[in-house]
This record gives sequence, C-alpha cells and structure tokens, in this order.
Amino acid sequence: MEISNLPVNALSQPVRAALLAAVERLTSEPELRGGVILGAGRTFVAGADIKEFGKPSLAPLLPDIFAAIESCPKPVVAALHGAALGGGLELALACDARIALPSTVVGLPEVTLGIIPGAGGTQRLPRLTGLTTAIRLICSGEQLKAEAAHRLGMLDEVVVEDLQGAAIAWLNSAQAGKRPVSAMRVPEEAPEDIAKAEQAALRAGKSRPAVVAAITVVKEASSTPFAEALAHERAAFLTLRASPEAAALRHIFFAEREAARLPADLQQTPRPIRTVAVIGAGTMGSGIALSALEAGYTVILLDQNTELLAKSGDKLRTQLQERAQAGKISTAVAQEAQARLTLADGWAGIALADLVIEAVFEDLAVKHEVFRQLDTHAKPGAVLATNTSYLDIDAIAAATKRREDVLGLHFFSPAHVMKLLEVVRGAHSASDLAATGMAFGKSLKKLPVLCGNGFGFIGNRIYNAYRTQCEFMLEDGAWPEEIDAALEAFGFAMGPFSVADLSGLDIAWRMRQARASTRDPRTRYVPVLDELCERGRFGRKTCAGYYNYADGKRSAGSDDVVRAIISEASAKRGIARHVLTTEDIQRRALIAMVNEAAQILTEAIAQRASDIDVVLVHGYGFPRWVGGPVQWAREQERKYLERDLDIIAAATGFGFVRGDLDILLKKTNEDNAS
Ligand code: HSC
Repeated sequence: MEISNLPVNALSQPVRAALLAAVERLTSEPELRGGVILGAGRTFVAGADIKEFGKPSLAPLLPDIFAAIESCPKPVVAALHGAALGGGLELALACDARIALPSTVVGLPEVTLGIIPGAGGTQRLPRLTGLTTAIRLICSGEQLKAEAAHRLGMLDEVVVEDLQGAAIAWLNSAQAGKRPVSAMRVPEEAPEDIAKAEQAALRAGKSRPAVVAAITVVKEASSTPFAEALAHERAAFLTLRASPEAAALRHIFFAEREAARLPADLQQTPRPIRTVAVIGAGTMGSGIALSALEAGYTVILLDQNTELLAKSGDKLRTQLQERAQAGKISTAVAQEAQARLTLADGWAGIALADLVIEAVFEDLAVKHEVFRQLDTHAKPGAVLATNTSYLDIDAIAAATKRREDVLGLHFFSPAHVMKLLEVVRGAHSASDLAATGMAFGKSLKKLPVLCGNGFGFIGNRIYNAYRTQCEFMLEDGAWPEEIDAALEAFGFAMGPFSVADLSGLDIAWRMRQARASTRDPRTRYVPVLDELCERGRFGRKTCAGYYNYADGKRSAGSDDVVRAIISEASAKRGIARHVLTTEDIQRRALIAMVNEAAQILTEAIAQRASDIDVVLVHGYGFPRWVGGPVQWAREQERKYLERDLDIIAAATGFGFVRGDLDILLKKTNEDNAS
C-alpha cells in the first residue's frame, strides 16, 4: 500500500479513502497474507492534512481507518523513511510493526499546532514507551531520529537499506502476526516519576491548553479502557482544533513556508557561493561565521584588531568542538569546519570571497570605509552584504562603484542560534540578489524573509514603534515593571524594559543621538532612557538600568532613582500620572505594532502581511500561539482596533501616521491556506 500525495503524503480525504479501501481489500482477499504501508517520494507521511483543519471533517476519519488496520486479521507493517509525523506516526503505531531507515524522523508535533494527536497517538505511544516518555514527547512535539526512537521501543527495527525488502521479510518471519499496540499494557512507572514528567512538560510548554490536555489524555492510557480514552482524545482534539490558538499556530506554520517564496521577477538563479568573508570578529561576526562554517562554507573572518581576531578564532574552534560533543554536529563536520576557517587581518584576505558580510560598528561612516575597501578588494560579481539592523542600504551602497552587488543580510543575535534573517533589497540591488540572499539563508537553515529598504526594515521598525509606545505609557503613568508584566502576561518572552536592560541601553542611546539632529522638536520624545544613560545606567552590564541587578538578578521593580526620572518626565510634559490596566498596556503596545505593520505593507517594505508575523515571532519574542501582530489584529473587532488607533494617535500627537487597516486585515490567497 503506497501512499502517494506529494510532496509530504499528507493524509487528506482522498488518501484516507484509498487507504481504507486497501485495508478492506487486504482483509477480504484470501490470497493476500499481509500488508506493507509505505510512502512515495521523499517521505512516509507528514500527518493529517493541515489545510483541512479549518473545514468540517470528511469520512473516512483516521481513527476509523486505524481501527480497521488493527482489526484486519492479517499483519500490517509500516515501512518508514523521511518523516513519520503526527497522523503519519499514528498510522505506523496502528500497524503490527514499524521498520525504518536510520535517517527517518518520527514524532507527534501536534502541540506545535495547538492540538493533540487525535488518532490514537496519546494512547498507543505510552503503551510502547511508558507514560513519562510519552508525556515528554507529546507535550514537546520533539522529533526523534530512528535509532533513538528504536531505543525507546517505538520502532521494531532500523535497517540501513532495502526498506521494502525488510518489511516483506518481517511479514515472512516467524515473529509476524497480529500484535495490536492497543491491546498492550502501559509499562509500570513510579507515580513520582510521572508527576515529575508532567511538571517538566507544563513548565517547558508554558501550560498552553494543548499541553494541559495532552497530559490529561495521555495519563488515561494507564487508567481508562482504550476505546473510552480514545473518545476523550478525539473530543479534546476537536475542541482544540477549533480554538483561535490552533488557528494562529496553523497560520504561522504556513506563513513560515510562504515567506520563502519570491515574486516572479525575482525568482532567478542565485549566484554561486562557496567562500564567505565576514568582516568584524565581534559577537555578531563570529556568530555569522559559525553558521556559515556549519553549513559547509569556506569562511574568512577579517578584523584589523589582531587580538580580537585571534580570540574569536579560538572561540569558534571551541564552539565547533562543543557542538560536536553535544551531538549537534558530527565530529567529522566539526574538524572539517575548523579547517575551512581562515583568519585575516588585512583586506587582501577577502579577494576569494563570493559573498562578503560586514558586521562592523553600526555607524554610517564606519560602514562607508568598509564598503570602499570592498570595492577595491572584492572580486567582480561578489555579493557585498551589510548586516546593518536599521541603516539605509542605499546610503551604504553609495560608497561603492557597484551598488548593484549590495544587499542587506540582517542576522539576529546570537546569529548561530536565531533562525530569522531579513534579506534587504536596496533600490539598486541586482535582480538576482534576492534569490541569492534567500538561498544563502536557507543553506544556513535559517528562515529568510525578503524586505524592502527603509528604517529598521520590518522587525526593528515595528519593534521601535512598540517600544516608543511603551515609553509613552511610562510617562503617562505606568512603571517599567507594570508594562513588562502586562506584555509578558500577553506572552512576550520578555517585556520591553527587561529587553532594553539586557541588550544595553547605550546602543539605543547612541542611535538616538545619531538621529537627534533630524528629530522634529514637535514630536513626543520621552527622555527617560537618555537620563538613565547619563547616570551610567546602561542596563545589566552596569548592574543598573530600568531595574537593579546588584545581587545578580533583576529587582522586582524599578528603584527610586528610576521612578524619580520618570515622574519628572511626566511632570515636565504636564501629565497627571494615571493608572493603566494590564489590558490598556497590552492593547496600546499591540496597536502600535499593528499600525506600523499596516504602513510597512503600504510601503511594500514587506511582501505580504504574513511575513510580518514571521519576523515578529522569530526575532522579537512575539508569542507564537497568537500568530503575530497581523493575526492578532485579524482576531479583533474592527471597532476596537479603530478605538485603539485613536488612543495612540492622541498619545503620540504631532507626526502620528495612521496605517491603512484595510490593507492589513485583507486576507490574501497565501493566508487562506490556514
Ligand atoms: C496531525 O497529524 C493530527 C493527527 O493527530 C491526526 C488527527 C486526526 C483526528 C481526526 C479525529 C476526528 N498538511 O515543510 P516543507 C506542506 S497534525 C498539509 O516545506 P520540508 C507545506 O506547507 C499534523 N501540508 O518541507 C509545504 O507546502 P508548499 C502533524 C503540509 O521537507 C510542503 O508540504 N504533522 C503538511 O522542509 C512541503 O513542506 C506536522 O506537524 C501537512 N501535514 O519538511 C508535520 N506538512 O510547498 C508538518 C507539510 O505549498 N510538516 N505540508 O509550501 C513538517 O514538519 C514538514 O513539512 C516536514 C517536511 C518535516 C514533513
């Protein structure tokens, strides 16, 4: 029985119908002695068809097909290659044996879509692995390589070749026979171990509804008859599937894939890249170098500070070794990557590079000096990329005689960890550069998002609007800890003032100073950050910023100095400080993001609304389960969005630009997938 629904053999309705028919044939035709289920193309089965989730379920349903496999009197074996995920793994668990290639990955990632396994996974997996492992795997959505899954009892055999032959051999072997997993008993485990697994899963999964439901239902595997527990699983699955959280997670799943698509005129052959030069051996440059080394590129790391260069070189070699020890890469890859790294302290070193990425100090004059050198030393046709996070790409490109080769590649820190990459086209960037930047990003296993050139591109521009609104709220009456707590309660990984203290207030201070001459004095400007910096409070690194860090951890609230600075700012502006509720804070911060997102779309800085969500979720700690600011706005009543826009318009005063909500709220074809 070969499942063929490329590219990933999702179990959409026609596939389910064909699979059930095949099982019925196996049951009824006497000459058939057993069945093998395998997937066509590059993978077994990636699960249920997520595109069907917004619509009513159509028969036959997976639980019914799996019941038919179990009750078929002849043995059925699943032959797994590529991925067996979600409903794909549940299908395999309904079979009598599971055989896989070593490269196969298996898992139940449903919680990442805001749901739980709905076709028996919560009941069959614990019968093979025990409750503690099942809780850990189902609540995290972790995907395992075949060997690891075999050790846990999820697979019967891992074979290095001839998967189909191995499956047939199993059917012909003495051990072949019916052994439905549903008839097995869950292995005994100590109640305190189960409780520990439960607590750990809740902590890691932030007690999201799918995680809570998964724990309840998985535990039933050892206490409730199979059929009854299966009915509870299905009910929980259906409730969760209909929730806004699940819709948001589906939205971001498809948005991530959509972000990779370029408009037709930019779908060009990428320039070949083998050697990458990184200019600047600081934290960002080293992180980019590490990513490129791991992806197989030859890397030249250049810095004129020879001491820093040597230190970074040593650190990179150590990091590669550590990543091999942690099993993230193989020892061979680590050794080979070390050999591909060259350190250079002079510009001549970059002559061989196909791509140069500068990651030097964020100052236009410094960038100009670098790009003048690139003009002289880089080979013709090399891509000249800047990692600037908010400067004008065209202004940077003006320092070269080859503006067409200049591109923005905005990495996020730490660059070897963060998946997001903004690929920024300048006005003069050649038409093959977008494809080159996107392909390079994908080769680093990043999530590249195409952006137009404009202050802060997509992410920093929206974050800037959000942070500015939070500063207004400081002046209006809220303390830093109230704003942080409200936004953390909404789901942000960290509130804006905690983030500012962590990244260092001096960076924002320098940027403000650089822009001071262009700031219209009529615009509302909150001087709190400048005052803090003038007193040497740069955040965590000086043990004081918006908060105190004197004893190593963040003080619960802001101290008297900070409160005095804020109160003085309010008084100077003539504001009678007043209470802002958690909801006031959340809505003002979010509408500021939404308003900026609408402008970004109008200005075509973002290709599509869903790209904005991808950027905010992956680069700025926006809660994935809300789906991003655009998805959030689409869940709100229009009249409240308009009301909130009025509130921030009044709070901002001079210079406020109201974004076009229509353009943002309109669902486009690509959004309709979810
Ligand atoms: C599930 O299975 C629930 C079950 O418990 C069943 C419950 C039933 C209960 C009934 C009770 C009443 N569906 O990622 P790629 C598309 S939930 C539809 O770029 P890769 C994807 O959009 C599911 N489409 O490839 C893309 O389309 P595009 C649990 C799916 O090689 C194309 O396929 N499973 C799809 O980098 C290629 O995808 C998961 O969460 C799906 N399930 O990665 C696994 N999966 O070309 C989700 C993919 O138009 N999938 N597509 O852009 C993945 O993690 C990855 O796609 C793979 C392949 C690792 C499979």
